[in-house]
Amino acid sequence: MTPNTETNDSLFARAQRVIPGGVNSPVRAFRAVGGTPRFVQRAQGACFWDAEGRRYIDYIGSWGPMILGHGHPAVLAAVQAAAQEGFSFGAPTEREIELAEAILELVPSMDMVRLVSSGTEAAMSGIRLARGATGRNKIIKFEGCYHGHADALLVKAGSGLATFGNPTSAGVPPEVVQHTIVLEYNNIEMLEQAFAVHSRDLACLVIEPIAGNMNFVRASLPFMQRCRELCTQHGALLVFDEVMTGCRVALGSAQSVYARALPGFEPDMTILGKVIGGGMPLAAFGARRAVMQQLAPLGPVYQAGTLSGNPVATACGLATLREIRKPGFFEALSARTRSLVDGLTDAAKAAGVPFSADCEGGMFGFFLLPELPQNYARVMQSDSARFNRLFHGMLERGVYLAPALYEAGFVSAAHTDADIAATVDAAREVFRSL
Ligand code: HOZ
Repeated sequence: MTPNTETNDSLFARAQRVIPGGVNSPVRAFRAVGGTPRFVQRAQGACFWDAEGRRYIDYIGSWGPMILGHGHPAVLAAVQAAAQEGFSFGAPTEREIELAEAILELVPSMDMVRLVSSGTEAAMSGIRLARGATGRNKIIKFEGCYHGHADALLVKAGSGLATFGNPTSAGVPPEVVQHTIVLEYNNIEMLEQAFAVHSRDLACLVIEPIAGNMNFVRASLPFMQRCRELCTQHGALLVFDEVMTGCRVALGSAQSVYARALPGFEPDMTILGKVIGGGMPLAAFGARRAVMQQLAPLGPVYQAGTLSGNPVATACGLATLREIRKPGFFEALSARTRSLVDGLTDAAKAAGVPFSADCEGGMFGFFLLPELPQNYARVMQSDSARFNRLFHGMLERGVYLAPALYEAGFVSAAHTDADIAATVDAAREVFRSL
């Protein structure tokens, strides 16, 4: 390890001189919670160490990809071997086929998949394909769901169903979001009205089935069933954004969780990222063959990328998928995550702090609210000042939670019982002081 004379504060000051806000992705700047971001020097297993040598139990795991923990030996070996053979070719490799085959086996609602480099790229390209394949323009999305930062997806709800959403970012002209309709998550009545109004203009409905960008909010079964029925009835594609949930909440992703309760259920298109790349820049979108054949070079919908299917990233993704397919992997991961959530719930209860929490597979969320919220407006009623005290109290005790109350948490296979117990002990102390 390189000796470091810098502190988190000095690195943050230096970073802010050359990188906007000192970070390359806004939530890392700790703006929501205040204080100085921790600059990571190295990570191993369930932990990382900051520039000052302090160790943290890591519950963001690079925001999801690190399902095996950091530095898993089989993944490291695969990445090292691939790097020896070459970093990038801009020409096809056998490993891309192997990864596509592995993904399709795990998520059989897709017949074909295209590999790209980020979740944003996958969602943007998937929506273009949905529009191209249906010959329609309008898309439905839900408030609180995030599908990357493509212009047409940076939208907040407009004033009514017949009106259009407003851009949530400067630099997005209103015309660019004129075809994006934003509805309330889990609101069946609003959904039915939107389909009645826009019907044959709708190319797709895009949804995070478990919304990890409002911490952890599940689409209810009746709501999901209605999404499926209405898409089928009106000829729109049901697009599952499983960048966060893909191979993370279950081996078969969130769609397999819904299919358990709704037999035969499947989306028309799936967007994947994070776990399938094991921590390398890799994402994918896929659908049934007839839809995917609309994509260039077979069809008229254009999409391309110099680093798409990158040989080192595909090696990392393949090695990761190989590990998570081992018998018992998800049972153990789910049990570990459940024990964390139960421990945190007990700790909050003992301290009399309003608290609700949920988890699936290796993904969890909690709210300083007495019951689990069903939509974004309710999530935003969480006590943010209290959350910030909780976040910093845990950080001081060596537990790194997501630095914003609307972000999900992630447990890896490397988290031990001792890590969970230490986290719950820290939470007991912090909850008492909230
Ligand atoms: N998109 C992530 C939040 N949901 C943040 C990614 C990052 O900062 O690494």
